Amino acid sequence: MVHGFKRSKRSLVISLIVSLLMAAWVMLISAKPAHAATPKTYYVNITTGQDRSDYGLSTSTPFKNIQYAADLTNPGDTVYVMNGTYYKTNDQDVFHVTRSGDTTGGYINYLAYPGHHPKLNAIDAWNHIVVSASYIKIDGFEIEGDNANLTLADGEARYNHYVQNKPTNTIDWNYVRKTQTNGISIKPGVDLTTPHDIRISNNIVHDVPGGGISAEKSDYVTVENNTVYNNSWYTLYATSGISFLTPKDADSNTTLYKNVIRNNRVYNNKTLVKWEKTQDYSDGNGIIIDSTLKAPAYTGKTLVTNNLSYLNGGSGIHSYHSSNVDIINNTSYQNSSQLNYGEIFAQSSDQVNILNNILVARTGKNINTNYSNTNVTTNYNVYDNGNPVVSGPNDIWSDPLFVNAASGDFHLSIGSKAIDTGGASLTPTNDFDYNPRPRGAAPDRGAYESQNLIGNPSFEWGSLSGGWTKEQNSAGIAIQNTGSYSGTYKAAFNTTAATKLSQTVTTPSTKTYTVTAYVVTNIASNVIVGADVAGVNQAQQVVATGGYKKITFTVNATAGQLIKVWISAPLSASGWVGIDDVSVQ
Ligand SMILES: [Ca+2]
Ligand SMILES: [Ca+2]
Repeated sequence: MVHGFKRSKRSLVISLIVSLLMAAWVMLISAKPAHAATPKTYYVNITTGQDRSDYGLSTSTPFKNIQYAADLTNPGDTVYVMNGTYYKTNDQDVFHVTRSGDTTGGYINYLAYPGHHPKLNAIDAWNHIVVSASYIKIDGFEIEGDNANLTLADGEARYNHYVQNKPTNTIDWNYVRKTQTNGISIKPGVDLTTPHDIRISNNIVHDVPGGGISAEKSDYVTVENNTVYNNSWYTLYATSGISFLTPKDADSNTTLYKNVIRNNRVYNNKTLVKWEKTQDYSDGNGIIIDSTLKAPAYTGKTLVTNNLSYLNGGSGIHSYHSSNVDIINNTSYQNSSQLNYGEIFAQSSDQVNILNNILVARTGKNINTNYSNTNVTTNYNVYDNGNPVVSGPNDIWSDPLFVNAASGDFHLSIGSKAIDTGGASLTPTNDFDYNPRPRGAAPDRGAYESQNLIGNPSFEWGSLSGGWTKEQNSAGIAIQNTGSYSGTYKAAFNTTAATKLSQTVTTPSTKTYTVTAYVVTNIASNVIVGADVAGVNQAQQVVATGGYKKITFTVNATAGQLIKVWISAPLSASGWVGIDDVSVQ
């Protein structure tokens, strides 16, 4: 399942000359005393700009092309790109970053100008953006490929041409290129230096016929908070939505996470054309960590966390022939639309942790696999619609109760057994929405953390643990597993005495909190849901009879105050009360 990346053809002679010239240049500048120039801010506007030396330093005199700015940058500089659609400037890309930032001057930043949404649309080029440099940030771009104007026949024709002409080295690259365009590609340039310290964030990469976001032979790459969809359909290189291929160590650090893929939404990436290398269908994954073990093996750690990966053609997320990969708190839903890889798994890998994820299989397809692995730890995951080949002692089989998977909303509904049942090991401190994790009694599984402060809010732990206190009539309060409002379990009162159940939470911030509970009772009066703030009752409501009633009200509290939510019932000889789905947030 490794996949190839097309490199531009280049003359070895030219490469050598360039390398020698660069070496001479490096020696020349190294002889000068180091000084940090004041960082510059450049502006680019494809509509109003001009590429001339007296332009670029204001929004009213912007450069026209991003490449023109890129070739002027020094460490610490920022290139602001304004509204407009930016097309290829040559057959390679829209722009190619070859100048690096450094630890002294800082990153070189390529940013959408505040409030602007620049779009890149490279028709018939190899890439949209190539980064062959270090200390680079790419943030806020929309990359829209040409899929809407391409067909499967276009992709297959180029595949056939490639396969037929490869043996005789007669491939027409100008013809083949059209269905291979990638989104953002990080890879070494002509000097083969390892690109490192690169942040790709807040971009939307969609409908490119090749790979979405890829990092190859690079290190310290963070891909964060991007939306990556509808990519890889027509390429013959078996690409994916987000891929990290054969990373190279820029240093010997083996303790920190060096490559990080987090908080991305990745969907409907798939390969519809065969891979030229195997002449069969391959990849089209949401996220793949690929071949870190290929010699020379990469020794750094990789983190894949808080991602949503769904409806992709290959896997949701997988580690292939890789080591030191932590896959934590991701949500993977109905992938493998084209192949039968599964949702989240390791293959031919070593030292992989698969923890706190939610895996929902496509009907009839694998949910996970366990082929040729060593030292893979699987635990605290949720499985639905499939039977895992490998599982851990704290894994559960349950519908995760997504709010609306069909519309891409993978928040957890109250009652989900993914809430408050995650493990604490390696758990990130926020969730997909950048809300704090954990909330309630424990971390949740999957990419979202319910922000409900109540622990075990739906009693789905099958117990009254998680913070509940039986205040009155302890013997009359029990867990029942029939007739709950949602999920399986509810708390139930047998009111042979006055009965009261409560939970007290500490507020994380000053605000108005909404209290919600679902209560059912046959007692006509004085079944009450209330909330005390700092020991003083602030609100309460009486529950009516006749089916589950949603009780909701608000209370005001300052940061660090205690809110006690309680449900009480009077003595009633034949009375009963059911309580479920209690929420404070
Ligand atoms: Ca929680
Ligand atoms: Ca329940």
